[in-house]
Amino acid sequence: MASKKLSLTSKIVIGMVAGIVLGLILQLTIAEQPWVQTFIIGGVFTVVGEIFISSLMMLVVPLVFVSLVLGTSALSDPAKLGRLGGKAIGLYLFTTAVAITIAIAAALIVRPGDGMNLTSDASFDAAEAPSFGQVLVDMVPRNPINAMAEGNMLQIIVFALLFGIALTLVGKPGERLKGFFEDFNVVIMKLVMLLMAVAPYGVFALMARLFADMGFATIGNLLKYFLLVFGVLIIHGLVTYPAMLKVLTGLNPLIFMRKMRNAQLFGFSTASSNATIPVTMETATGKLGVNNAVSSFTVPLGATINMDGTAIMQGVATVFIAQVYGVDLTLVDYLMVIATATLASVGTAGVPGVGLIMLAMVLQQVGLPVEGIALIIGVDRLLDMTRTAVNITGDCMVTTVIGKSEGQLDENVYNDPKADTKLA
Ligand code: DAS
Repeated sequence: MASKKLSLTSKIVIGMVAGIVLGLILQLTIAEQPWVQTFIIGGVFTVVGEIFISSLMMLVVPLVFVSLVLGTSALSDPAKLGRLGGKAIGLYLFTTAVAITIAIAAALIVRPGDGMNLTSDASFDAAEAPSFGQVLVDMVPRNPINAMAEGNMLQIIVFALLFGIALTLVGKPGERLKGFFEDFNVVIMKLVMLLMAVAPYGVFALMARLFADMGFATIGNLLKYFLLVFGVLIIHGLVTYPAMLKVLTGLNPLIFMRKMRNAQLFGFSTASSNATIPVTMETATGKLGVNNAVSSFTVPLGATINMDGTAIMQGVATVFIAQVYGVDLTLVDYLMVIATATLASVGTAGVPGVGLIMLAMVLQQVGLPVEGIALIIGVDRLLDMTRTAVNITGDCMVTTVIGKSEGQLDENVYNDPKADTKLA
């Protein structure tokens, strides 16, 4: 009997579980041995894991630029682009504000910081939150090649949008160039699928290294904080998003959540929305049936400006640190936290650990001791992985809502379970 081919999702889950089990066994037995640190954890696991993440990051810039030029040129009129952009930015900021409000309310009810009384003496100068005007100025690339070399997503998006619009306005040259971009996109998407085939091994190495190195003792005295952030992330990912999708589109949210699994596993394993862009894009277009004209814009934009999971961590962490240091925040302070976290997320890329950097801005904005970050840094990696999975789920949910509202979503593909096996 022909053996049932394991789906890519199953292979990734197997790789993840195997990595976690091996990592835990090493952590509890020989992880401290110098040769294990050098050749296994610092050697094989690190090399394979880093190669996996680099191979994904390698595709991001060419994929985003080419698909966004194509997507923009496919939009019949630039005015549509304005409407698309307005919907995307509006929905992204709205879901982020909802996320952090839920997080702050939950932290004020659960009060995870009570009982840990600390005083603050060190001073810690954190980066200033960028002003909105500065964020707008920073979006326009003085040198688009440099923007690509640095992976500055907002600048790449702006250049690709303008290039795509110009492409539609030049007749024959534009048509020839569009043909080139269409072929380029096909090759890049094939490369995405080839790289996804090796994901189980990359995920295995990342999980094994993480769990072999992680001291679980640090979670002990932060358990309430850790479980609260994790719980709110799960609620936002499994309740808020499906509910919004159902209310705003009428589509079956269970199909959405099932088709999001690969992208969520990539987001969790890499802790990087940017590295997951190729998979998020393939999910939105190949599995959920959103036309590239929409997903090529909303997915990279979302990976950069939409970080609901990050905002949830920042909301809980701010209340936690205020409670630990005995600082009573006012309603205005919390509104400042919401505004700062939402604005800070616009200007920062989706890469591992960026949430903690932004947290420093948020804490400084409300006069909280920024060294409070040292309390939570030990448990942040696992939370970073989870909130990245939530971040990219939000990116895809908004992409689906906009695709549906623009008449750019093929419901036959969305409802077709087989579209789910496209990457098997
Ligand atoms: N790792 C970030 C991301 O890629 C999220 C975070 O740091 O909070 O979305």
